[in-house]
Amino acid sequence: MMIALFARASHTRAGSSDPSSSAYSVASKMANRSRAAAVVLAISSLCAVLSSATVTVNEPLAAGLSWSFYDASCPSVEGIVRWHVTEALRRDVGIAAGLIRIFFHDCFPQGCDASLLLSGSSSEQSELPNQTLRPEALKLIDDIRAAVHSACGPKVSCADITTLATRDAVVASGGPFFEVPLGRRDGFAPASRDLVGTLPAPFSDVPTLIESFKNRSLDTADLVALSGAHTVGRGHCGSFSDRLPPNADDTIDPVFRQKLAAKCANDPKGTVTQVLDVRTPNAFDNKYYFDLIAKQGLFKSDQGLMNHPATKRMATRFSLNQAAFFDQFSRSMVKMSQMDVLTGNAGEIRLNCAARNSRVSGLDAAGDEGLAADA
Ligand code: HEM
Ligand SMILES: *[C@@H]1O[C@H](CO)[C@@H](O)[C@H](O)[C@H]1NC(C)=O
Ligand SMILES: CC(=O)N[C@H]1CO[C@H](CO)[C@@H](O)[C@@H]1O
Repeated sequence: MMIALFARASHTRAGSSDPSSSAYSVASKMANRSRAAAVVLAISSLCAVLSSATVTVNEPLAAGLSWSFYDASCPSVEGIVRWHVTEALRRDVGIAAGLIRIFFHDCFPQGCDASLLLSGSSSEQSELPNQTLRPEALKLIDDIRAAVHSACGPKVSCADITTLATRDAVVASGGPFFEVPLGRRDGFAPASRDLVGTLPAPFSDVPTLIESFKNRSLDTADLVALSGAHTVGRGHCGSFSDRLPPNADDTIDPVFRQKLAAKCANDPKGTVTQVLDVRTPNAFDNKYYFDLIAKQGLFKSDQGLMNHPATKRMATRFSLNQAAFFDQFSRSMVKMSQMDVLTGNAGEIRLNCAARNSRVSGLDAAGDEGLAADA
């Protein structure tokens, strides 16, 4: 059974020379856990990969990225990330949505450089669109970073860990498996307020969304497919109040609108939330596009995709054909994951995802055995 699984895995996962070895090295590196338990978990997470649709994306890569970047320096990284993401989702399924949104908010403003993970008063996290990022998901990324650095030394960037964790969250929620190119390095500084301001708003219309994506070299197919990430997760009332009374909106199902209005009527602390996909809120599937057909998209930016001639055909196709959605989503994620990346000697490998190294050095790096071991 085990051998059969590993044998199939090596056919499924193009690009990595011997995937079974990574499952084994997770087992051997996790000295503080029972080896048997680690093997069982490695197998169960491999099963998750095998049961999901695999999309092979074969596009030219950004300079400095590769499909096999850590094969020599940290062969266990993918197994470690997958194990931690699977475990975290077992406790809190919402972390998947948290990771996927963090990835988008990191990559879109100034590229996938983990700048979003920097904390502090002038950080991206203090900017308006980030105020609803899930702290549990931010913490998970740094927990994984600690485990990976413990196994391999500080070789893997927070940007790559975020990318891998996001991919695994998609898979673990029922979405497609796709290889992601690696080799990103971490930025020194948060994106400016102006750059964070380029993130699209939920009240944007389709022409504005198309322009804002185009500004980041993402096309209309990327917009329609990546918006499908709203198949998981939630939104706060403030993000869709523009569609509720007293405002008029005839693009939303009146019964749904009434429910939302009732729900948001008593929200003194701004903490009330609504799932983004009313049909299957925690599953990564194409039901989001069904919602749009039923006029039950939560944001104006969602619903617009089914109403505007530039996007309607593709949104409809994704509602009819989940494989087509998965295929385009995988391509668009791989594309977004390469936007303005730092590689080679640019940036750094952060020793703590929340702070650049010059701020960490001198501070207590306790809990990161990898640093001590590697030094
Ligand atoms: C097309 C333009 C987009 C707009 C206007 C938009 C806007 C939003 C807003 C307003 C929220 C809810 C925030 C809150 O009230 O808590 C949200 C949540 C979310 N967005 Fe987007 N988004 C867009 C594209 C994307 C993309 C490209 C992705 C990822 C590929 C993404 C992934 C998510 C996820 C997973 C959540 C749920 C987060 C959670 O439950 O913690 N979004 N988005
Ligand atoms: C796209 O970029 C141009 C030039 O920087 C800018 O003026 C415009 O506001 C941007 N559009 C959107 C929707 O972000
Ligand atoms: C996740 C996270 O750090 N969110 C921050 C967003 O900004 C607000 C206001 O500055 C902070 O209080 C949150 O902690």
